[in-house]
Amino acid sequence: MRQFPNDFLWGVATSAFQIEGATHADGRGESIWDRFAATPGKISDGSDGKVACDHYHRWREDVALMRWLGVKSYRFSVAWPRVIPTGRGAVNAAGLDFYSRLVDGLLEAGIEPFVTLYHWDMPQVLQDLGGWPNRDTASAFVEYADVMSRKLGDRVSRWITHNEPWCISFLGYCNGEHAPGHKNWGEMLATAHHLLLSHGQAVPVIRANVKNASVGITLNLSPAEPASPSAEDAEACRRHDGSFNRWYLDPLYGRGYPTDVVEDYVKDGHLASSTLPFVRDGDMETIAVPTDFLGINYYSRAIMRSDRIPESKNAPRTVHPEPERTDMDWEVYAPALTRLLQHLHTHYQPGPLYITENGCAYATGPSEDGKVHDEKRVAYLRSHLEASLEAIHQGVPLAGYFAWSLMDNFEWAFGYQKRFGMVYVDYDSQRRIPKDSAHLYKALVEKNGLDVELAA
Ligand code: GBH
Repeated sequence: MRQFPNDFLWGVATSAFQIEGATHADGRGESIWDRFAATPGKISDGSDGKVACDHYHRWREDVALMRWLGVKSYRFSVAWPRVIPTGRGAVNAAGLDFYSRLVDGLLEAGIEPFVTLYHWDMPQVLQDLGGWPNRDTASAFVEYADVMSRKLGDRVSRWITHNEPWCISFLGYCNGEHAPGHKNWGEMLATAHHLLLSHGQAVPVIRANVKNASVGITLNLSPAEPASPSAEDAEACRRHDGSFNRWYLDPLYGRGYPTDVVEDYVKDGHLASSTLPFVRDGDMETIAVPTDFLGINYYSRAIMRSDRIPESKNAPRTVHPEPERTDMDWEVYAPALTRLLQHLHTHYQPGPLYITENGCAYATGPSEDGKVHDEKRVAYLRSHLEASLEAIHQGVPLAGYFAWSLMDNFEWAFGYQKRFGMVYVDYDSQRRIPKDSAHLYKALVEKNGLDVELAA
């Protein structure tokens, strides 16, 4: 039986900055990603988000594409600077109305909106006041969550507070690859805390404004597996899992920050002592607020090999040295998804799980027949849906799957060179062409199962 549960939520995902464009339209304020993209050297192809997929103007066409795909749900994010251009205070009605119209259009098409509040595009004004390392930003986020859930709460029941706190904290404030491009361990740890805190504070606010609210958070989880059976590689896995996964999961599920990682950070000089300076009384209880689901973004596993200890380099590799890799250089490895889902379910009991992103970058464009034959994405999609179904068979309450992404879009520091879409975007004409993977997805969704052939 290769069928999914009857109520399985098939969807596609995008985020505001990556698709909308129209960065100056209708009173939108500046975001940290506008500023970052305008800084020479930050985006590898020198591009920016000014036009992107022009979704702000073409959203009706994009909703029609989703209707054609047959998806039941659409996960999109709201651009905070469209709604509250200066981060706090005055609400921009024109920006708010855009999302209200989009929601109406989705509902008319029979597609359930799944809203992410924060997918990285913070109002620049808030960054000028210190950004996420400043605790006040958490309060500003809660006000914004209140505005959005009041406006859309009569029509939208599903809400995600934050997308990938690890990326926001680490890439934004520690290695500087993402906006605002800072490199500071202290800022990173404070950011992670204030993101989690603002999540905990926003959940009851959203619930109060929304009928039948279903509220959660999305984490990017990276299961660590050792390159060899050596003790050193096992230690590298512990550290990776600790800083990447447990630092977020443990506080959300009431366990506090993992003490082994706190000790690592003290030893490495990233923390002055094991008392975390940004944690106030009651914070950990706030963060551990019960939620309705956990969203997971899965792309690949991380194979850990200790680079410090020579013995480890000589230990025999237990993993394939030359796996299939996507254009991001990420290994294609679906079995780790099943293991991850199983582990989350048994270890944290988060309730229903949704895969809120899964996908791959391949540059495949139109061939002579005018079609886009992205057979590697077709294979990726199939193998990861197999892995998802396997988890369901093992008893994991996986309730939905959102392919990343509906269409090619602005891939952050890589600009438009990496294409994650099931729909091809010609950035000169803004023409959308469903790739073979989109045709496959349409068939899978219709069948609610995996026994589907792709017509040639
Ligand atoms: C997501 O982030 C974002 O939410 C989305 O906006 C973005 O477009 C999409 O993914 C594609 O990048 O250990 O081999 O998995 C992805 C975050 C964090 C995923 C780092 C890969 C490390 C490589 N990524 N992670 S691997």
